[in-house]
Amino acid sequence: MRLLPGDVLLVVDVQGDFLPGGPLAVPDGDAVVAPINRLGTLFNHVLLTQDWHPADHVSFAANHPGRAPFEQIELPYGRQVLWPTHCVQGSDGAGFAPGLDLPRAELVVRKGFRPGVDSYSAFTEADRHTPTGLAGYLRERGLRRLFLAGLATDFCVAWSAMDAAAAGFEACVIEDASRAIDMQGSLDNAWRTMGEAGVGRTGSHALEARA
Ligand code: VGL
Ligand code: ZN
Repeated sequence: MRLLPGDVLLVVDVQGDFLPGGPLAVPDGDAVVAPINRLGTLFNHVLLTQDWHPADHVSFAANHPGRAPFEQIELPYGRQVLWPTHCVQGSDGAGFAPGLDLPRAELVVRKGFRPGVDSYSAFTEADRHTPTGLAGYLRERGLRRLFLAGLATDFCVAWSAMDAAAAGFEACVIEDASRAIDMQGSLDNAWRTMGEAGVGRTGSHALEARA
């Protein structure tokens, strides 16, 4: 796949709390930093998302007495996985991963900052209608094709890619520059639903070879 001048690298949630040793560690999550740094030099447009929750966020198990992390509850907008407390606004763990080096980054989209709504997707919050503004940014700037990388493949990367496709953008996930949480078949499920939605799948070496 040959990269075009208007292609976007969307780097999803590469933050301390998702790295090994963090409260919501994605296995091998730190392995995404090196390929993402390399990819960041190939794209004219680099955008990042940052999971950014208030301490009283509805997705934290700690805010639901008697509930444990990874249980699911029903909320007005649907089912919600309860997570360990992570990416609290302004905390060290909400910062980008040590070593992430993306000097071309032109936008950071923060998401999940409404106390009562989670947001896996870079485009639309978990209530499925509150927009983050990213689609407007891309459209206004004439950017149409997105390559996604980061954490986690089966949650924030997948939801972002699905919403990108639904909003009429081309979306392709860079597999080796992403890592998954993979709970209860969530990774297989994510690849299947992304495939059905027309989301592509590539590798960083294929992009580097054709850049
Ligand atoms: C994520 C769970 C909760 C992610 C964020 O970045 O995939 N997963 N918050
Ligand atoms: Zn989160």
